[in-house]
Amino acid sequence: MEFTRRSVLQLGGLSVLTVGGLSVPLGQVVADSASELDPRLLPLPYRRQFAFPPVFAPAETGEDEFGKFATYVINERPATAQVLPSGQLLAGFGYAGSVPGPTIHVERGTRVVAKVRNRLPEVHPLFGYRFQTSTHLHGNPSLPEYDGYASDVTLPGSSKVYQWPSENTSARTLWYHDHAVHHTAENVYSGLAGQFQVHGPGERALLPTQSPFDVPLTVVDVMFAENGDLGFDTRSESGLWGDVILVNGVPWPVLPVQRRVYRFRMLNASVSRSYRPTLFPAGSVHMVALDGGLMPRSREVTAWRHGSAERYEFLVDFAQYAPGQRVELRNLSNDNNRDFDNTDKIMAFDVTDQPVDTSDHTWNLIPDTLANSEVMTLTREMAVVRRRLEFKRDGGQWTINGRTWDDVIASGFREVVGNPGLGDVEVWTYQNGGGGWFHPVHMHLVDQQILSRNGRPPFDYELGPKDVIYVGENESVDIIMRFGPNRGRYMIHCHNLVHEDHDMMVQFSVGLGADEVDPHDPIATDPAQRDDDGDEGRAPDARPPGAPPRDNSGPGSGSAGPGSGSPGTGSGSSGPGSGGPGTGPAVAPPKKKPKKKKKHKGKGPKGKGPTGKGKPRPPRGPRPRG
Ligand SMILES: [Cu+2]
Repeated sequence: MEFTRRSVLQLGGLSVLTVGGLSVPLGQVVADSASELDPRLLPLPYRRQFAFPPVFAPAETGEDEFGKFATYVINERPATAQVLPSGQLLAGFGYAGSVPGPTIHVERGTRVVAKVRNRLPEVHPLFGYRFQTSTHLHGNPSLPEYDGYASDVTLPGSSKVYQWPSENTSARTLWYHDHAVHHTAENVYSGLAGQFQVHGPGERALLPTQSPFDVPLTVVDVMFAENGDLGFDTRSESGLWGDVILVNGVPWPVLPVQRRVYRFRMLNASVSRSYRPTLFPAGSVHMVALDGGLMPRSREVTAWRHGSAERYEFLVDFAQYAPGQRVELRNLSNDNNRDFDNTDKIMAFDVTDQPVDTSDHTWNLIPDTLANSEVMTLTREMAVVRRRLEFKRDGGQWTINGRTWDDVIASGFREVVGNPGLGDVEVWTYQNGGGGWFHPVHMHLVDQQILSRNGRPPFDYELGPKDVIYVGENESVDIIMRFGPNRGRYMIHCHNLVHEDHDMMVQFSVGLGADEVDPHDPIATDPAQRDDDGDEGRAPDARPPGAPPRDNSGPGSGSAGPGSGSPGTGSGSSGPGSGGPGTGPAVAPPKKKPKKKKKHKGKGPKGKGPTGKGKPRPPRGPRPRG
């Protein structure tokens, strides 16, 4: 099946409104659907069972002189999901062939080494561009060369080994998703996104961490082309507003629940849409954790504004409901979205009379005090610099202070919007002057605290560590953060992925002098390599780049397989409602092969080898070097 760019742009049922290069948004418009597919063939809410995404089994886990590690082989490959009631399969592309990607569970302090292999077609079959990828672990302070830098791409047939240490990452819900230059929207929309949960003793004492009471909710909206394929209409590059809401790949699912406390980790992985979730019948949830992990204290809220890439973790106590009752998670929406007949719903819970295991101390626990974090102790007086970023549409381009990622490319990746020193505390103001848009702004590397919105205190539910800041129309938001633990260049961008791609993304540098050679060049330091290791691939070397080869007979070397230490491992498909499309057995680790002594480095797509090749280097840690 072949799509031209033009036919793709015409897919939306409302495409007539985009004719003429309309650049002024229409605000909130309610219509039947965005899909071109016959409406009678579209799914309806609450007809399908909830599905837990599969759990990603590591290729290897263990401990060496650098600490605990887990390696993964993440094959990016074609995937299908059954969304339409007709049974027609939706063709997408996912990590390990799953949409959304399998959930990765890691205990804090574990060093994750992930080989991401691009096993995708050379050209995206629906959208027609070279299908290159770059993988970002959103919420982790990875070194620049492992941060999914947009222009650090992996071509089909190549792989890149990402070093994702977690010693500086408190327990939180991260997500791994694609970040490839100018095509992040299509890549994520096609399915390249999954949750990545870092666990720790603090959260375990306070919150459910076991399936099925700790529930990942990855929420996206999609639209359908006339033939039942994915539709993709960005309305003159303003945003994608689908009419079908998927939770973990299932349209408006229903989850049977016991009468106890559940923890939900809601990730908005939508290209553009923001939500305003609320319970129906009216009730409240207890917000406990945000992008950067636990809040200092929980907050009872009835609704919250939830933009792309934001993570909100909340508790719901279903003991307050009678068996047989249905409780819906609805969507009140926000300004500057486009809503359709069923986008006011997300999913539902059916309260059961199944007995509750009260020996689990979290069954009725709604903690008040949670955990403080360094970023939440920062105060305005500690800031040494103030900066201001203006987010604006300018001549059809989305810009930050008038600049775009193309400007960064044209500068040889040198241009920055700010250059804080390592360890500096700064206050930045994000300004959205209006025009009918909201911008969820993501600063890489650091957790942030919101100080104020338009001079007023942040919303209750925002009183915790964040890495995506919702900047609504005509809003000015002050945030504070401490720059570290790494030096180098990092992206900052709008997480409306259509804005990001066209081209609302710039970068800042941390701890680098203007003419200093960057020891962690995000593109040249450790680029992707050609990968001819067959379909399943070979596990990466767990040892840090440049470390001497491992003595395989040494103590503490890894034990392979699932079930080794990660909470929830192997249990992902055991919850109620499992077995729907998108679920399956835990993803099997690739077959182990004898380790090659020498790392497979050679002619990569960029033709450059890693720096420091052959020289032992200390493990990648929190301390800057150079
Ligand atoms: Cu934006």
